[in-house]
Amino acid sequence: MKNFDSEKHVRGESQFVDDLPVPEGTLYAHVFYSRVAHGRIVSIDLSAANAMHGVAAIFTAKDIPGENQIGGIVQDEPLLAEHHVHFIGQPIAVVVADTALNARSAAAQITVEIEKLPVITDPRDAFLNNELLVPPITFELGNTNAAWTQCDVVIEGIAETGGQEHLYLETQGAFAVPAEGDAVKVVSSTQSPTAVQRTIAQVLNIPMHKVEVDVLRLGGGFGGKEDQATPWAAMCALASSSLRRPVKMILHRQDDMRMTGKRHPYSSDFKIGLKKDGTVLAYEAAFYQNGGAAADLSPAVLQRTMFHCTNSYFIPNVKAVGYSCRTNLPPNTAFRGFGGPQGKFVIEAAIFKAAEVMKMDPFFIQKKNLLKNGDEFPYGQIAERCQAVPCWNLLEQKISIDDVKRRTADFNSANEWKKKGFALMPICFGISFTNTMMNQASALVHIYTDGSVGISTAAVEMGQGVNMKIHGIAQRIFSINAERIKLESTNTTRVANTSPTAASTGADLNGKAVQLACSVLLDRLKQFVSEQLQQPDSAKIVIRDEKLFNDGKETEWTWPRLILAANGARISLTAQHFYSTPNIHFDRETSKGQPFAYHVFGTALFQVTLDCLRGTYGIDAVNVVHDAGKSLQPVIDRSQAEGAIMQGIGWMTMEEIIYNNEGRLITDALSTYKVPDIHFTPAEMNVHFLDSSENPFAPFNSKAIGEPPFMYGIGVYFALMNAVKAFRPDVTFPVIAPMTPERALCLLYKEVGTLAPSLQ
Ligand code: MTE
Ligand code: LUZ
Ligand code: MOS
Repeated sequence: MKNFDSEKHVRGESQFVDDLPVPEGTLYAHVFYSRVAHGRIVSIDLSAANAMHGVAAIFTAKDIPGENQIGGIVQDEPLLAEHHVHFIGQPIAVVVADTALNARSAAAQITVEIEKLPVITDPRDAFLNNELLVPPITFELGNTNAAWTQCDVVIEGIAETGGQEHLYLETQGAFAVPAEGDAVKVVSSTQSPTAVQRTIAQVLNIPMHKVEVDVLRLGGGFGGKEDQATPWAAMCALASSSLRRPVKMILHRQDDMRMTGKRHPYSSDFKIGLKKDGTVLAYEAAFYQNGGAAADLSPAVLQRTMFHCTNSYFIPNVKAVGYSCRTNLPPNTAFRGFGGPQGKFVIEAAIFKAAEVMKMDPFFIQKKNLLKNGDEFPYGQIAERCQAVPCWNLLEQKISIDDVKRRTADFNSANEWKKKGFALMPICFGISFTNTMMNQASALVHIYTDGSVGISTAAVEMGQGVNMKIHGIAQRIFSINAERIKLESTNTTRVANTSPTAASTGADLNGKAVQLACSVLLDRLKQFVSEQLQQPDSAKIVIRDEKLFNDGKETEWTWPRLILAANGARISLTAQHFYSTPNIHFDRETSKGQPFAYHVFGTALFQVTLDCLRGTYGIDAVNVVHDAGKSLQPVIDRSQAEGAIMQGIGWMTMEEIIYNNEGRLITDALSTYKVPDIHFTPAEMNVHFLDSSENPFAPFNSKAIGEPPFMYGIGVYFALMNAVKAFRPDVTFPVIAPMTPERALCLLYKEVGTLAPSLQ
């Protein structure tokens, strides 16, 4: 298999927003943003900026003809700040000039007077100040209060995880061109073309049919462009429709890092109760989510934290409460896993701490409590086609955990300054948008008279290979040469009312719609040929490798002849089809229902070596058994798994987002924000696909893969913790991620107890 994008990517020929040839007269926009994290805008002085060379116009809140509003779930976020600013990086004005450099220089001349207000950066501080973005969410199963008395051991603790920068290679950007009348055409680097279209219509006060949004591909999104690609597109559209000129904006990396939200940091309390034999009877958790200054997707992210708060374990008594806390940071947003990783980290921390107290191996407790068919999730769904145990067992068949344990202990007793650690990490991730309404997609398929095929869907290609997967589905149904099929750009005029390409559902939902549309066309064509060949049963007509067979016998007909003849007979060569996931529902009042079409499972084993003099470490091996279904494109699925694991490892180890007390991002460049590089990749990474799953909810029994493997990365944290413990066996440690080398060094030598200030 060869990804049709690979060659263009390698040669630098693939087009991203900044590569599109721009018409003469194109203007360039630059955002002027707040340098204060919380305050009241007293005055804005644009005069010096307006006088700068090349400046065409400067837009502020009062220049917005429609609504100054970009909030999705909650309408609480202005496009441009008007009276107040709530985070450093919040857009206040858009400067438009003849060159990007002139726009930037002019923006530097803008002055604003801001009366400062108190700044909150910590979610628990926000909670104590009653600063919640939405009311708390509760998930409950069984009765924890009654269960504690039946437990032999009850352990309480705190677990914290940090933020994460998306670091898509292509920064945020957009390009708007005025169309006839007051219409506008926008090219945007967005995962959600419809959200961009809807917001622009609202900001410009025009109907959605006057806004066309087109997306060719993204240089990565990872959730960072599910919601937060919209403002830049809206700013370009605003300037373009006002000035009647094309307007482009590409964010500089540092501006992008400062202005956009990231993965939500969480601080959480847990309480876990077990029987002596390791059975978990009860679990309670309180999640304090650092939402940032506006809701963005935080409520949905928090909800997914709750959905995944018991990971792949069955726990009969659960109570989880989630608080989405408003702080003076850029609004945090979707990021691969969408709150799931944060929820899973806490239950893993609880099991780790319980194992410590009970002097058991954490993997013993993990294995003992794995979810099985018929078990109930805290949200009422019953586990079906559950692969938690098969994945774990297959991994154990491949690698004996007892062996690993023995070899690790041997190494540790033989080495004073180097310690090894290992940990297992099972996962269970629900597939479907948890907002049921979003689980829909459609496809538009044209067959042209030369036999070539053009496919439009709602799916956005962002490097995850969704186009390749959809291409494969169409090729499989038509049985024609690969070169005949082309995936078109994602365009709101061709496919309307789309959900974002997110929640790992891109290939599932759009693939199903394409499968249905192609099947309609195929049936239509077979019907036509069967009439031509006087074959009463059109099912006896088969296309194989572009040749037509009638009842098993090859005919004179080929794909090109068929298409030409069908067109001659005035048969429609276009089909549109819609798909919506059947049988899913969720009641937000009771937090019960059947929100997911299915779950994805798997287990990973991490082995690490820690340098106890330096605090540095390396990953010796990652071994995974992942429930991939019948993969549509095994090479793509493997790269998705490996990439996601690496991104998860980065979140747990070296990627550290730091804001100071004034709400200023300290880690706003790649000199201060470290991501894994090739030297940090595990010496060994084996991802084995369990392909025995039946899955009617995705094309050809495949399974979604975009996000789930990210959560394996959590295993590296506990593997490192075990290595630390091998050096200091008698100390207990706070569970705070990421485990940067600095933190590892502190744990190795310092008095521990460095919790967030609010917890001390
Ligand atoms: N892979 C690449 N290369 N680039 C990306 O931006 N995004 C991830 C994942 N894999 C991403 C990626 C996220 S967050 C999601 S939700 C899925 O891809 C979305 O695509 P899918 O639904 O087609 O799997
Ligand atoms: N986006 C969303 C998501 O809007 N709803 C979801 O449930 C979701 N899940 C994962 C990633 N993005
Ligand atoms: Mo992915 S976080 O659903 O874009």
